[in-house]
Amino acid sequence: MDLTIILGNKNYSSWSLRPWLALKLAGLAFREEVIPLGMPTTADVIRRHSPSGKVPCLIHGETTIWESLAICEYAAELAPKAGLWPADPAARAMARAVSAEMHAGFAALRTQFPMNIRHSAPTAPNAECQADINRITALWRDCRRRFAGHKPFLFGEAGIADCMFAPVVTRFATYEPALDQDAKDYMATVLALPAMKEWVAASKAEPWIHPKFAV
Ligand SMILES: N[C@@H](CCC(=O)N[C@@H](CS)C(=O)NCC(=O)O)C(=O)O
Repeated sequence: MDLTIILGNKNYSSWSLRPWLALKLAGLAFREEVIPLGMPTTADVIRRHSPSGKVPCLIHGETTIWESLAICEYAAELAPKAGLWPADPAARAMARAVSAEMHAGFAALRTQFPMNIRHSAPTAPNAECQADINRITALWRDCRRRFAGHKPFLFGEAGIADCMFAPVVTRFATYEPALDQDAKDYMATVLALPAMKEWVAASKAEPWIHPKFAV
């Protein structure tokens, strides 16, 4: 299969992490090209690949797929046995709902706590960001209580819903808001995935610093 994913740099590009992790969980072989964000040439280089002018995008032969959630869906269709969505319809509907909520929302969290994996900056969340944190941790707890059984991911096995929240996990690691034990346990589960370790190590090895950040 001839798959290439175009990514922003791994330290900053939260949208890129999600489908990259889905491709990894699917067990698909793929090439990757990393475009550093915030450079004078970034917009032009992204446009060469991605019709939306944003990363990530996945190129499969003649087909280009942009939007992180659409790429995750495509990975699930290419690898149906990987179980990227839960098999049970009610669980699958919930997994799709929380993934769509993440894709469309939590602007306050994304604004105050931008992804910056190699940075450590404990920060008290403002009220809007705290409201997002409360909603996210309630979602995590609810998914796990209803659908995970004794397994550690949101719906038992690792899947697209976990991919969608993986950059929230790294943000919590960077900014260290107060979290309950359930949320801390879930963070540890996600960060222990071999693919997450690979992404985090690569982000720390990157040389580029986005002009909006000090680190
Ligand atoms: N809704 C899009 C959002 C993609 C997005 O905003 N990507 C950012 C990087 S994380 C981007 O390409 N920004 C363009 C730039 O920084 O020049 C998705 O889910 O893929």
